[in-house]
Amino acid sequence: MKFQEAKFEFSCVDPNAFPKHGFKEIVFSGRSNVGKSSLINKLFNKKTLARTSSKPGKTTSINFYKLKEPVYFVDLPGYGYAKMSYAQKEKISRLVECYFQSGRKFDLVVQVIDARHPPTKDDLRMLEFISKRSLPFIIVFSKKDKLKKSDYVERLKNIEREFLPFKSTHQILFSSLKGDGVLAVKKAISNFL
Ligand SMILES: Nc1nc2c(ncn2[C@@H]2O[C@H](COP(=O)(O)OP(=O)(O)OP(=O)(O)O)[C@@H](O)[C@H]2O)c(=O)[nH]1
Ligand SMILES: [Mg+2]
Repeated sequence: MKFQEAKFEFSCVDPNAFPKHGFKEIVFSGRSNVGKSSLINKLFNKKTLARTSSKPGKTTSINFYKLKEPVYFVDLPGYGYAKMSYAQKEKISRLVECYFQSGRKFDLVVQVIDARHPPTKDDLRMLEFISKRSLPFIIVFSKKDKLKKSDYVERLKNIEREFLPFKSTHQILFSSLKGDGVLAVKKAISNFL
């Protein structure tokens, strides 16, 4: 796949109204502010395809991007944003839950996790959910550029240990700022299409 073009097609906020289509679906999941929307933008070398923000909780709907190929990239709202109101958190988690239970086929889940920190409880819950349902997935460790050089080797060792149960899947260190790992992510996604 060439990652030449993607267009925003629709946004879903209604858990009962996910679009039906015969195309493949690649889903981007992860904590709020971890860099999911930035990753999608980087893959297509566009700055504003998916809207990003330094404030967590930017994406509150499920956004579908149509590629030139018969494929959708789906940008999920992030989880774990402590400052969001209880009602809004509930609304988003119900939306995402309904999405995963809507009976569609997921060709790949791209689980994005901050390279700098150990996985949060929510990250592990998400990974367990994905594994239990036998959904194909890869892990992308974002914000590699923010990892201090002095912490780098130690962090890599810890990542190896923390994500040992998911060793069989692709694990890619990535930076949307510097571009590290972009080719590897593209290659990994292409493998599932
Ligand atoms: N330095 C650096 N900043 C990044 C990177 N990826 C994302 N960011 C920044 O992190 C912030 C959040 O990025 P988003 O892409 O909006 O995060 P998100 O996961 O889509 O967040 P929600 O929509 O809230 O779920 C923005 O200020 C981005 O510029 C990265 O690899 N390196
Ligand atoms: Mg986002």
